[in-house]
Amino acid sequence: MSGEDPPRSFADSGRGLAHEAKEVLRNNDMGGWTKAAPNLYPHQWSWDSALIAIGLARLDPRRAARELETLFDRQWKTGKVPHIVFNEDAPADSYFPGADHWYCTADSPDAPPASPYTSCLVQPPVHAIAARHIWEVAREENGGSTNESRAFLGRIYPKLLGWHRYLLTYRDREEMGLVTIYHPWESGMDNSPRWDGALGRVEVGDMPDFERRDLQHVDDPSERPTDFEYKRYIWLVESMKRAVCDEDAIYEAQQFQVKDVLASGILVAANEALLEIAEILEAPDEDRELMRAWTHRGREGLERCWHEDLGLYLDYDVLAGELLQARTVAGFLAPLVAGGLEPARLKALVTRLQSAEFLGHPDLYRPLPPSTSPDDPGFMRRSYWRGPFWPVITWLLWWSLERAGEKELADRLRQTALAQISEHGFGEYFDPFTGESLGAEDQSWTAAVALEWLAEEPYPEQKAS
Ligand code: 2M8
Repeated sequence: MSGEDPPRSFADSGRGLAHEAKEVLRNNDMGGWTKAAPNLYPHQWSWDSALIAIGLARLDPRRAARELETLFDRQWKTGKVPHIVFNEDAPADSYFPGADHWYCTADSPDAPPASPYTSCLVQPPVHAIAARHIWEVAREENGGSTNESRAFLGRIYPKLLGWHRYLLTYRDREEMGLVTIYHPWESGMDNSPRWDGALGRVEVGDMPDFERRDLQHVDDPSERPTDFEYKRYIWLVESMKRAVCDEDAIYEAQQFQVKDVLASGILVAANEALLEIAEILEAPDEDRELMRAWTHRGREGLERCWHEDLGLYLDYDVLAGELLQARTVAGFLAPLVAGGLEPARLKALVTRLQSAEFLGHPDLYRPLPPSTSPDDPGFMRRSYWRGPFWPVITWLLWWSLERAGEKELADRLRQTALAQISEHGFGEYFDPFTGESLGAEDQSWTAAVALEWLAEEPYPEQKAS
């Protein structure tokens, strides 16, 4: 969104935020799946879809279930859920790297045999949490019969189990309980300073020239990753293509191999959600034992990422054998989303989150979590995951704090995030010092989390109308 655009005030539009959020989702709806954003992201993204399904559940649990099932239709034989399913109708020049660039997936015996094609990367595993949420909402609100939602759980359960098994085998060969990512895009927080150390060590080899397309959709290139970062992103894709997306070959050659603390924390929560689904379905005991063991292994792994001096959980560079130091929101979100924390650790994290380095920073427009602490050397206020705040991350933090019993802080975040969206719209991310909307407009997951928040409890705007 242009810095010159006046903020759209949905609170004043008289139609209400929930109505506007529904409209964003309706406009981005492609039938069985939802575009992440109208122009910048014309395909189906994995963790966007899971979070979109969480919001859609409030509108139509059946459609929400379909969102997940469409994604899982493109699951690989290994259990991998691809980070993008390409929209065959999107103009070829709308997004790079698109389906034509990922031709190796068509050659891989592990990939789904026919189009629509997919990437061979992954994204954080929020899906089981979304599936359980759809079930819960359908049951509470009676928007779908219990039999129908149980049938959905029955269909999705083996696929979710295969997905988690993939992450805990192929992506945790070291059995540390932590998920290895092979590309910063797999974290979902693409150019976060979390990856600076590991990405800086990547040596770019010979590869064909490429043309970035993302810059066409934003007015200010500083809102997107730099060319230095992009070149490495495309090189890392290139090396996976040369490995024909084969898991063993990637593991042997990939120059970027990092234990992603947030994906690992989300996987713990997702394993707990899957265990609940297994219980509803009365799945075999051995499945449930496996999920309990995975949850335990995940929490143990996360504990190794705790950095006492920074008071945060950090990612681990497998190839360099070191923790990657950066003060980002992932350092709180990973342990909070995983849950099961000792009370003293929970208190320390909540205090740190509210400190002047994060929510209490004096320059913040609103006390919402910046993706990177303004005091971190990697902080850039307008650049993508290096500083702006993201409603979807605030939503995950809110969800985690609620579960941890930190209801007051959670509700403050919810109210503040809704006030922000109400003032500036459903942007992809926001400048933490001015509140300005940046990146894509009408981002689906921003609308989805707003809907889910609004369904929780009335918001002042709703009370007034
Ligand atoms: C962003 O990532 C894509 C690459 O996957 C991009 O920059 O082109 C990230 O914010 C990611 O987390 C998100 O899933 C995706 C679509 O919203 O956009």
